[in-house]
Amino acid sequence: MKLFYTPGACSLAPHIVLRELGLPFKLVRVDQSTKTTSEGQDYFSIAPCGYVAALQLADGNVLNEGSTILEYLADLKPEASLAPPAGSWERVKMRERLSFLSCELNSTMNPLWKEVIPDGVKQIFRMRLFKRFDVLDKEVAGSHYQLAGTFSIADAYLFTMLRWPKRLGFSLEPWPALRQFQSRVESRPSVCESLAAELSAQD
Ligand SMILES: N[C@@H](CCC(=O)N[C@@H](CS)C(=O)NCC(=O)O)C(=O)O
Repeated sequence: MKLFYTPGACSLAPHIVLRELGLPFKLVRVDQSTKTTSEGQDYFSIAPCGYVAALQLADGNVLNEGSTILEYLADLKPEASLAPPAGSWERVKMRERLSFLSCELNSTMNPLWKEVIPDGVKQIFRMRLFKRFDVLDKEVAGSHYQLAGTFSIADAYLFTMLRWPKRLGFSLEPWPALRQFQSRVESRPSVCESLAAELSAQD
């Protein structure tokens, strides 16, 4: 399998999960400014919208939505329990959370990176994001992780996005439980290895 990634982007979540599962994979870096890969390909030929993550399977098929990639990977090794069994109520709740993380966090944070977007507009997105952080902070305050209380694919995704506020110029200070969650996940070997691999590849 090949994971197409950009250092520190949402592709970090499937990267962490690949290492958690001990699956063989190759990292292929995507330069977002030129949309070319470290293997010299036009990234649009892999992912028509040009965003990461993308996972290319041995047969050439490609998955290109982060939450779907995460579920696909978890199901390759169900014994690792990174997602509840398919068909269970808990799995439906996991899908609900992944959808929330993708639509309500990832998509809300995306405009904050864009220089062309005026500050007033960014403020609207920030306020929207902060309300979602309030909800998640309450949830993880009573538990080590989201949902079932053990590390899951949803935690890899949330952790990845909690690294962005610092780079976007605001702090997680108002959400102490989220900060604790972040430190807890950061100490996992899979996370340390993923961060080291991505940061050493950064331009
Ligand atoms: N719908 C996609 C969105 C992924 C996404 O927002 N990727 C960002 C990095 S976190 C990206 O590659 N942005 C560059 C672009 O859109 O051109 C998903 O949920 O996986």
